[in-house]
Amino acid sequence: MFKKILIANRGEIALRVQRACRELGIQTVVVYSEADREAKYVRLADEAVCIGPAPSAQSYLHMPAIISAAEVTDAEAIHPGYGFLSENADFAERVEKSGFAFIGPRPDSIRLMGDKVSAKQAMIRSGVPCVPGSEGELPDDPRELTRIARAIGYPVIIKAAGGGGGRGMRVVHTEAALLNAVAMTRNEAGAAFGNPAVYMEKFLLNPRHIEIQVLADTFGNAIWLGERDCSMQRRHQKIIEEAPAPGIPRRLIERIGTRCADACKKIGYRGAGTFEFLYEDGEFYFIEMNTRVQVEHPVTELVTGVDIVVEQIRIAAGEKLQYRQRGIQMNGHAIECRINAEDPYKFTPSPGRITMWHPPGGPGVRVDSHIYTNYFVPPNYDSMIGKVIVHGATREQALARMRIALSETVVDGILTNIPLHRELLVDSRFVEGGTSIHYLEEYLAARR
Ligand code: MV4
Repeated sequence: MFKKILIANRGEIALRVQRACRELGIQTVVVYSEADREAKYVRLADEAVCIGPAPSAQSYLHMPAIISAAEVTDAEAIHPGYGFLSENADFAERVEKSGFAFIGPRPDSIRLMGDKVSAKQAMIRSGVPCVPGSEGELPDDPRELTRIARAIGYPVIIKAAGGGGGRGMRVVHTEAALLNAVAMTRNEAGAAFGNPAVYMEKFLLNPRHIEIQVLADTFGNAIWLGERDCSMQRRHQKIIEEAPAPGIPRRLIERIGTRCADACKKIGYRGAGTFEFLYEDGEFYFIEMNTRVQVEHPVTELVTGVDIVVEQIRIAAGEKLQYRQRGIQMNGHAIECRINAEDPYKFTPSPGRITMWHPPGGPGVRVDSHIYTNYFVPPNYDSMIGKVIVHGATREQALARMRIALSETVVDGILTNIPLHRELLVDSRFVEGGTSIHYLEEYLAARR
């Protein structure tokens, strides 16, 4: 096992990774920007290295500074967390070329999945069902484009190969709009991602966002850890996630989960990963794979009992998976509410000093947060300041525990989205379960 790991991230995930390291007896090095000097995880770490000023481009995204910090502290491995450099194949490669272990997939797997066209082709070859669409990248010939769209049937969606997570997409409802939409998406993709390649899919009107968590070791073993329903989102920012997904037949999920684990074996995947699917009318359609630990990993941890971050570290250290598929069971129900420093109605960021913090507690309540009373939420980064995650024997019990937990939670001095969560937790459609990816935006439009 590693003796020392460098954590190349900030906020709650920097603390989460540190806790996993402690449990494994590993020393921790954190890197921090000038805006994070006062952060709790900086104080708690064995060593801390300032890597630059507040803007991420000069700190958390600055590869030479991070690799130098690992060199001067004699760290053996680098955990990238989520966001920042976590899905940057060039970073993973530089980490490995500099002699450190990258706690994540091999650089070529990150690259394969980072290009959404090659990811989809790999999934088709591996037997994972995908949204019907173009075979690979779209050609330039207008007649060919028209033919492809007709074969798929309108509405279609044009997506950038270099996009993902909702960036670089355009829905097309009619043939009249097709060629212009392809040209526009290509141009934007070229400018935004340095890759003008685009592909086409059937546009699903009212799907749910269901994802499958996987873990794979370097000995050819791969398992799936159930699903998460992440449909409750606004502008591609998830706000509530849960496991299991309400109302989806187990046999369907088991079939898709097995396909995901098999795909990991086929592509030689290493570490933790997430297969994202759209689910509509009883069918799953793969859209993207995330090659990092995700914000919402705790809901899976609560229902399976597997510590995903500990497993990531063990796998990177060359250990075999501690679990077999037969040993993975989903117990009860877990729900996560992301707490954001933002106006709960206008969604404008609300950084500043937290004058009072009372976290919730009690049976089945977990809080993953780096904040404390008197902590200053910097304006430079993502607005998420923590997560409240609850577990219950049933979805009803988990919902009740979340309502109680949020009623106890106090964050003073800044605005948070807790009032929005409290509304949603008593909303009849959400309580019923199974709302689509459009539900939150429709709910907010109706509320205004
Ligand atoms: C789609 C889709 C409908 N049909 N693809 C948005 C994020 C990116 N991961 C893929 N996205 C979508 N792809 C087809 N063929 C609808 C979305 C989508 C969405 C997906 C997941 C979660 C939230 C979403 C919100 C709007 C659109």
